[in-house]
Order: sequence, then C-alpha cells, then structure tokens
Amino acid sequence: MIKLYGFPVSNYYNIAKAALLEAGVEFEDVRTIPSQKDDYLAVSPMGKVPAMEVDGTVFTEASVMVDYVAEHLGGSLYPADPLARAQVRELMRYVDLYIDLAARPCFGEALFGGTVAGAIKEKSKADLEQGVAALKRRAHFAPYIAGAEPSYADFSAYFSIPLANMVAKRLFDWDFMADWPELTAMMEKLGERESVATIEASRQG
Ligand SMILES: N[C@@H](CCC(=O)N[C@@H](CS)C(=O)NCC(=O)O)C(=O)O
Repeated sequence: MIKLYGFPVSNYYNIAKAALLEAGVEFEDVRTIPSQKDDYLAVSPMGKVPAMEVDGTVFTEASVMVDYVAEHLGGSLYPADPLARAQVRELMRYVDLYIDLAARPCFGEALFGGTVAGAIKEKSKADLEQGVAALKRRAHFAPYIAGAEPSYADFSAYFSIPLANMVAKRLFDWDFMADWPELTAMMEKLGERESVATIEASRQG
C-alpha cells in the first residue's frame, strides 16, 4: 500500500501526487502539515512534506518519489533516451534549486502575512532573477518545457513557478510570468491533464 503525506498547498506534495496520478496507482492521501514534532520527524526527518510510504518504508524528497514512481509504478513521464532524460532532470533541478529555493525565504511575507528582513529579500530577488534567466535559457517550450512531450519537468514548473512568481509580484513588483507566454501556454495545456485537474479540484476543496 502506498501513502502520500502532505497537503494541497504544498507544491512538492502536488508534484509527487501528480506522478502517482499519472501512474494510475491507488494510494492513500494522508493529510499532513509540516511539523518539527518527534512523531512526524520519525516519518520525515526534516519535518517537511511530502513523504511517501510504500509497504511500510518511508522516504522523502519529491524528486525521489517521482523517480520511484517512474521506475517502479509505471506511467513514466521521463523520456526513454538517457540524454533527453538528463535534460528533464536538469530542468526539474533548476526549478527546485534556483526558482523555488530562491523565492522560498520570502514565502513568510509574501504568502503568510509575516515579515522578512530586507537583506533576505534582496538576496531572494537577485537569486530569483538569475534562476528565471537560467531556466529561460534551458527551457524549450515546444510546447512542453523539455520539448514535444510532457515530462515531470512540466509538473515541477506548473506547481512551483506560480508560488515564486507570487513572491516576485508581491515583494519585488515583478510579474515574471506575465512576460513568459510560453510558460503560460504550457501550463494551460498541462491543466487539461486529468492528474492536474484532480489536484486543482483538491486545492479548491
Ligand atoms: N526538497 C524537498 C522540499 C520540500 C518542502 O520544502 N516542503 C515544504 C512544503 S512545500 C515544507 O514542508 N516546508 C516546511 C519546512 O521547511 O519546515 C522536496 O523536494 O520534497
């Protein structure tokens, strides 16, 4: 039996969930918020979501879950060609490291009404500018981010980039998605997939 721990606001949880839905496997959705309490740290040592449990074994990190699903559960959205696959993984890493992690230190202020120090905001802005520019250099958008076929990199972009853009809009007066029609077109296309529609419905509910 597979369990997925997380909650619908989490981009990483949604990426892992999309991989499971694409594979068409049954899983139990265990509604969980991040926590530093001992009982959850036993499940997820960093206290983060998502976590995945397969037959009693738990592991974390959304990209590890995506790989597990692709390799063992079917419905892989990785290309068969090793180099094309490396390019998809590279794009996923760029979204995680240089867009999501660049913006994340500012989530407290942009999304949750807190306050973030000016120096942190300055660093986030510079990092995000570099990350967006880097992703633009690597992305193909033909129409999907890695080329003609949808891949897990589209799911990373779909769920993570809008949160970073919200930070950019609210804190830096910079709507980088507005100047990125290829990304918007890809997201519209991805939104037609049943997996994404299911996740969108659960985000509303
Ligand atoms: N690298 C992790 C990142 C997971 C992550 O940052 N999750 C967020 C929710 S989207 C979280 O649990 N944050 C709470 C915390 O950092 O304590 C992954 O790929 O799963």
